[in-house]
Amino acid sequence: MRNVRRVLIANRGEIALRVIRACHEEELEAVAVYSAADRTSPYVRAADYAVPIGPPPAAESYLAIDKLLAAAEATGADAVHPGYGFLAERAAFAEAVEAAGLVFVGPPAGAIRAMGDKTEARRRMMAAGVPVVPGASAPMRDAAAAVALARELGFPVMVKAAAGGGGRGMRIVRTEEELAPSLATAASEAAKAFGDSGVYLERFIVAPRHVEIQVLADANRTVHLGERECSVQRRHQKLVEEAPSPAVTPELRARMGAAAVAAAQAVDYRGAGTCEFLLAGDGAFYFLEMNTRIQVEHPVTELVYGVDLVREQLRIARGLPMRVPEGSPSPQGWAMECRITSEDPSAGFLPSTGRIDYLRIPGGPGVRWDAGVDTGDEVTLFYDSLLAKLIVWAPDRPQAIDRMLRALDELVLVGVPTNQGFHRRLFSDPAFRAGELDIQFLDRRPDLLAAAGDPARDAELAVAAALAEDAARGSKRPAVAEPGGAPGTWSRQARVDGLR
Ligand code: MV4
Repeated sequence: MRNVRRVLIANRGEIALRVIRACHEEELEAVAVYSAADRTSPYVRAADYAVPIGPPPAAESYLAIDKLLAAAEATGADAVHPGYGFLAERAAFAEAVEAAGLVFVGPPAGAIRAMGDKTEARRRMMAAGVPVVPGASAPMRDAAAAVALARELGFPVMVKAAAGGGGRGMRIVRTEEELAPSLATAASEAAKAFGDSGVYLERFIVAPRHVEIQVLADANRTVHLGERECSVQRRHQKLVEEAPSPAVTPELRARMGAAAVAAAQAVDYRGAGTCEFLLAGDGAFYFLEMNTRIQVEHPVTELVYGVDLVREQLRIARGLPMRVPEGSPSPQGWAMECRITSEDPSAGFLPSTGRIDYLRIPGGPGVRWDAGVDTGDEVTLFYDSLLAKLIVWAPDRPQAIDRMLRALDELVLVGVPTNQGFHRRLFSDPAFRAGELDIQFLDRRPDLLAAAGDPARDAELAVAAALAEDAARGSKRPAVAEPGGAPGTWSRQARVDGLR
């Protein structure tokens, strides 16, 4: 057992607020750290202590290990939660935290390191009986060896950086002629990006789904909490996730779950982690990599399994047993998440900036809003573009989709272009509603990415609607239809307000 009373959150935005809420439910105090760009953020106000750590660039704030440890020391924090991104998967950070006598709320540094080296991870997974994509399990030594292996695997093949991951440092090679030049380019790019020129080959799996398994491990048990379907992505950025997957039967879940548990056990994993798999059209699945952190999309798993993953992370870090029932829990109902980002689909998903002038947050049955921003906040280009996650739960997938559309209708965010319109089109799309997904889905559907309509005009309409709603409430005077006209929803609602 390790004594923890006060947790420093080495992160910002929605995940910092998510962790602070979990700390408070665990009766722990929370210490926020913030850059000059985040001084007025909701997560800073929610924390019990808040420490400025520098100017907006992450390299001088959220990535500055010395500043984070100094903030922990100054506030008497005894644990550090890394969130996701920033330092969450840096083994050296986990070690520095522990060396300072603090509890790292995450896996042991050894597990982070083993999974961070992709060819080492492949070797360990094969030894543990976890299926991996056919390919090399050590960096390629020369072009001749690569050509021989590629012939054996069959084209197309994929060249990947040993130190890459998350889609970074990968390329598809379709012919033997392209192979040697691709290897050379990939190796020099990998050297630049990761300080490690190692590259290896895998068979390219065509049009698979991206299905990942949540695992949770304490000192006594390693369990899985089923899958998330994450195939709706663009350029390795996930846009929608759901649990369960429309493609996964209870039998497949049991087999993928067992593989993920074996993967975690092979590296002595502790805490929450995720094994990413490719699920091919023929039902075969292949381990890709393990994310040794809490993930953006963790809420969909929480909603169908009834487990608070961040609270369990905190419990496990303290040496307490996880509160997950023995046996194999099964998912209840359906959960879906939309990532609401400050990206403008009408401008090629270019990150947008501005002040959030008006925000109406969706609510009601089965709706969860995990956000890092509030009315009045400035959205800058210093950090990633995730503003909020809109998450719904319903008894089945069709009802979850309809509930998401209802919640998207309630959401009003004025002042910063977002991808809200894209989500509306997606959730109305017959192929999406049929669950016919793979990782190339959006490549085939430029019609969903393109904006129909004029965002500036939409913003004006939203402001007008907000003002009209406010005026109708304030005056208690019913807004009525034109004489002889049919009353619309707005005027009916206003009448109800007026009669109260
Ligand atoms: C692959 C693949 C096809 N075949 N490996 C992308 C992220 C990284 N974790 C591995 N990735 C892929 N590896 C083989 N052998 C296709 C992808 C891939 C992908 C995987 C998951 C989600 C989205 C993706 C988008 C493009 C490519």
